[in-house]
Amino acid sequence: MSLLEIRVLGDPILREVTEPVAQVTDDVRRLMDNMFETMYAANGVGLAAPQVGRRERLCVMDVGDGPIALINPVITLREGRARAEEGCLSIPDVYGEVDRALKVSVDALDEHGEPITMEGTELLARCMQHEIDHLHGKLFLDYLSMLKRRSAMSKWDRIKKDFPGMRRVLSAQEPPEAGTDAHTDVHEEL
Ligand code: K1U
Ligand code: ZN
Repeated sequence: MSLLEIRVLGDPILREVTEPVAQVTDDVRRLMDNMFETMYAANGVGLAAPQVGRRERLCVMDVGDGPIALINPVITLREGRARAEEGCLSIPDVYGEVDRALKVSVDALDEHGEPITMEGTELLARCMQHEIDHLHGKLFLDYLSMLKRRSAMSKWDRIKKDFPGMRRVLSAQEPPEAGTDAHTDVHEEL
């Protein structure tokens, strides 16, 4: 398996709509294995193909209950609302509160190409919505108010120089986030 570079905000691929996967081949499974390795190394709970420079409609996640791979996922049901802080492996160190459905049901193919239906609540539901958004070129920043989005962007403008070529290169194990001081929520800058 290999660690992949993560594309960061500014790379146009993060704004493209992905292409449905026509057939779940060994190449697709290899890509997902590499995405899992990359997601774990980055201490993330999800990762979508465009974040590693790929146009296939697929994503991986693990919110603590084991790995989940979703190919061609479609949200078929949304229930309730919840507001919580989000970050993104493609926008390191920028956070903001996002309203999302509390519960979702998703139809997809699994890594064997078999149809599955997956329900998620709370963090899993949030992660599924965040990842499926990536597959449609949407980022959590798009949900912020103009003021909070501007604040997030001004923070990013200071950070982005650390990612030449709009790529985030991981080492085998990134240091885990330290305490709450490790990041600045966009609210604190208002
Ligand atoms: O797609 C990504 O950028 C990964 C992102 C997905 C995400 C899931 C849920 C809420 C926000 C963002 C992350 O993995 S963010 C980092 C993270 O590890 C995390 C987020 C929320 C709770 C616990 C961990
Ligand atoms: Zn993200």
